[in-house]
Amino acid sequence: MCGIVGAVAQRNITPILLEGLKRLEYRGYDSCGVALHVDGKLQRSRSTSRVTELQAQIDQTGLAGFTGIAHTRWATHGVPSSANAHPHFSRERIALVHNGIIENHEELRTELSTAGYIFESQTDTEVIAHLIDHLYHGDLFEAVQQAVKRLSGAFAIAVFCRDEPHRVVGARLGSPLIVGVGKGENFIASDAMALAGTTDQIIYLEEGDVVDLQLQKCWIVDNQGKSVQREIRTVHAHSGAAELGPYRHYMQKEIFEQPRAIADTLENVTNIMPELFGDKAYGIFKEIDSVLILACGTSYYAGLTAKYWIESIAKIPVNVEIASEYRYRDSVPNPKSLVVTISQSGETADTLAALKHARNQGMLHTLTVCNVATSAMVRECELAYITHAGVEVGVASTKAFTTQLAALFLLALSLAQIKGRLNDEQEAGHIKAMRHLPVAISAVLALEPQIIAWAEQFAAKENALFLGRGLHYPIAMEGALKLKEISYIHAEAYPAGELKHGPLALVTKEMPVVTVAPNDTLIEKLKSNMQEVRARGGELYVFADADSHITASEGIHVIRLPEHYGLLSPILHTIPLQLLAYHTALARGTDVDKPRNLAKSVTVE
Ligand code: HGA
Repeated sequence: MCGIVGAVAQRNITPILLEGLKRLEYRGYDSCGVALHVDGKLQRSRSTSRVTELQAQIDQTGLAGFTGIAHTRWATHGVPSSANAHPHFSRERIALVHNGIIENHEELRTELSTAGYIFESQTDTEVIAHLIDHLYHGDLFEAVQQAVKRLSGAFAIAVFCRDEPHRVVGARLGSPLIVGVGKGENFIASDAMALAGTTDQIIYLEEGDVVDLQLQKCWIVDNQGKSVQREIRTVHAHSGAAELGPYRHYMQKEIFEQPRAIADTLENVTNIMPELFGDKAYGIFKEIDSVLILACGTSYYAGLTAKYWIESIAKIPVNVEIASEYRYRDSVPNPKSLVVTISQSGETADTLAALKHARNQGMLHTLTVCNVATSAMVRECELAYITHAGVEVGVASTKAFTTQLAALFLLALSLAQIKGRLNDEQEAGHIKAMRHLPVAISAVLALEPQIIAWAEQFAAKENALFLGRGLHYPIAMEGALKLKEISYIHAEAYPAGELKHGPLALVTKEMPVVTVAPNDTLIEKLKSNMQEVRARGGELYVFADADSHITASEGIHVIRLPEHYGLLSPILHTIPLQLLAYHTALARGTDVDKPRNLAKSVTVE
């Protein structure tokens, strides 16, 4: 999604801005731009192509300056076009970049048009530039503080003014923004990663903060206009980029990294103990009587899997809510509930808002499962489990999902232990199975050639059904989502027992039905559901555990996984579904790592 970088320095900052944009590229974007203060004027360069194209444009024009801002845009209001790309200007005096959505933009647009402002874009963002200009009387910091009071919605902004050449002002509400502190120079960005290699001295701005950046000064006021000191932390942010190595796409690389990612995520787990989630976990786990999981997309499916685990192992009731729904829904808060958020980036706007909503309702015990230790989510939750998937570049999540599952399984075991439902023998058995997971995943990855053969058949289809039961129903949902996201084939998942209540009407010879068939207690039921599909001429593609006694026959294609892997089986069954989606997309020639219309970290509502 959108990314911001800005700087005020005594050297040419163009390379820093472009490098920052490149580091944010992995989030996904449709256009990009840079604006600089050049000889008393604002100058900009924008592109609807990649950052390298923007760089080529800038190399040609020689755009350079000491003060400026840059942006990667993922359109929410207005098509991806040069005119809609940020930075936006107002009256050649104010330059501004913005992440988020301004909800009262129509009202402000009318008001500012009446005041004589001419709009050049369809974005909600442009109103902020004009509003700041309208309120500007020689002090940009003052004007921004006044302007943000008029905005509703979510924003992180960076602004500079033609008439104040050594100043960049930033503000945030609902979208992340950080300051990078340098020597005689200061930076601003939506993510510390953008400044890796420039400075590791980072201030995380808080909700409502407005910051005044000058060469020797970094001044912050809170939402009351009161001057505040925010801690400067040393942050070793990883680069957003990663080497592709022998792989064709990041998604393929990330699928094959899963044995390493899971091993790293579970590295410090020698026995089950609540402290794995933080120092205060013991007391909190003792106190809570239920769990509320908040997440979006793939992380939501990890949450659904966790519900099965926690309820069956720890016997604690679990609710799983889609964050974007929960945040606006009238729900019944339980202060004794543990609120668990799941997010790869830790910056997912809907999940952060849902967390805030839960807290406002008096649910104060919060835990996050997150892949980025420096993220807003980790900072805002009492407890955390950091997955060590490593940087995930492919928009369609793979290793982040399976490492989330590993962390959530540990949560289920830790809760079970606290509630006296895990004896030593069970604990030892689970730890052994977790330790063996990387080897078991490698065995499943070796099925790739068989999956490629199926993918060639899938590439010609426009619809697919995915079936699973119990613990593997969320895995079927994740498989359907993967296929949709990157191959653009319409795919839906159903709990297999639900087929006869509707979706069976869709089954014909043309409808491939992917079946997740672990050898668990529901296998016989699942076999009957498969027969219902066959009886209607549906073609079954079954991922079956070796010991499930499902054999190939007419209309039933089977790929065998290793023997049933007990409660951790969902992790193994995820792998072939990822490979199926990947190879189907490859056969259809889509942009696997950057599927259309999607972005990596979803930092807008
Ligand atoms: N609403 C703005 C910014 C969008 C954004 O933050 N995307 O991640 C626009 O559409 O330009």
